[in-house]
Formats: sequence, structure tokens, C-alpha cells
Amino acid sequence: MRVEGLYAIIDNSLRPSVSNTEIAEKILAGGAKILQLRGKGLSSKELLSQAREIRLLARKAGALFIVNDRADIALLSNADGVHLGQGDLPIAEARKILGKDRVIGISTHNLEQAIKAKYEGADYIGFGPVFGTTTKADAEEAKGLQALREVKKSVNIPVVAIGGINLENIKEVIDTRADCVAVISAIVKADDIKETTRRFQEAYKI
Ligand code: TZP
Ligand code: MG
Repeated sequence: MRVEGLYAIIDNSLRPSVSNTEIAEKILAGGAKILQLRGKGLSSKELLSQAREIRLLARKAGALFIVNDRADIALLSNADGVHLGQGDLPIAEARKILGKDRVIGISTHNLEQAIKAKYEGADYIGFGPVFGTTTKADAEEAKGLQALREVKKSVNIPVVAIGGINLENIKEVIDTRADCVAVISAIVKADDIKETTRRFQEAYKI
């Protein structure tokens, strides 16, 4: 499956009254085809159990399912892949765990990291934060659309734009030719998660 369009990230630490599994159900009902589970504060046991539940839902919906940070949990939950941060396992080590068929993505914050990730065998890169965000506590400063454009021109693997993306600014992000937009708060905190997901999907079609 290609990495393109909306890349919806599930993280109920922004909305503790709703479980990650419920959020996944709503996002899938809204038509998302790429889902990531981001469970920063969860124990390994809890993360594995949630990943297994969401894995099943994503499979039924024909969606790609990625686990954030943890290659071990990605393997144990039979996810389609892992999304690494710069401080997580190196790509080559994660590859030993996940093999060549699973997807490995990595967050990058500048052109040098993006090019390095490509040479190290990443299947896609995240790039950002494009705009300011309060979702990630240790996020770097906003990189802007021009930096995103340059990264997109410099690597021939899919580029997932992330950070502060909402329904008001998504068109500008799509115009950079980024392959995907990753969204957390604009979906997870929405009154109607399903309808909001549908609108993000629509933005990619216009
Ligand atoms: N990496 C860079 S910005 C970010 C991550 C995980 C948070 C994006 O969240 P939001 O709510 O879509 O700005
Ligand atoms: Mg991470």
C-alpha cells in the first residue's frame, strides 16, 4: 500500500475520555487508510494490547497500521510498520526486528536527516513540525512550508508532513507536494472525529 493522503495519528492523551480503540474506530469510519498508534505514556503491556485491537480494526478497513517508536510492539502486534524518532532504534536495527516487508518511517527535522534516512533505507520520512504545535512537548521550532518543499524535492521516498496541520492550512501543505499529511490534535480533539477525518480525506481529493 502506498503512503499517501491522510496519515491519522491516534493519541488519546489529548482526550483521555475516549479510548484509543474508539478513536481508531471513528477515524476508520471516516475513511482513513493510514493509522498510527502513539501511546507515549502507556506501559509496554498496555501499548501491545491496544496495538493488537487497533491492528484488527485497521485490517478489516483495509488500512495501513503503524506503531509509533517501538519496533518490538510493531512486530508483536503484527502491525504493518513502525515510526521511529531520531532517538529510537536506528533503521538498520529496526529492520532486523521487522524484516524487509514491513514499513519503517522516521521523523526528520532538517534536510540532512531526511537524506540520511533515505540512504539508511527508510520507507518514508516524517518532516516537521511544519507549523507550531503544542501536541509534542519537545517539538523543535516550526520549519515552514519552504523547508518542506525542499525536503520533498531532495528525497525520492514519501514525505509525511506533520505539525500544526488543520483543515484551514491543509491545502497549502498539499501544494508543497508532500505525499501525506499527519494529523493528531485536529482530529483527536474534534467534536466529530469521523466527519473531521472525512473532511481531511476530501481535502486531498480536491
Ligand atoms: N512530530 C512533530 S510535530 C508532532 C509530532 C509528533 C505533533 C503533531 O501534532 P498536531 O496536533 O497535529 O500538531
Ligand atoms: Mg517517536
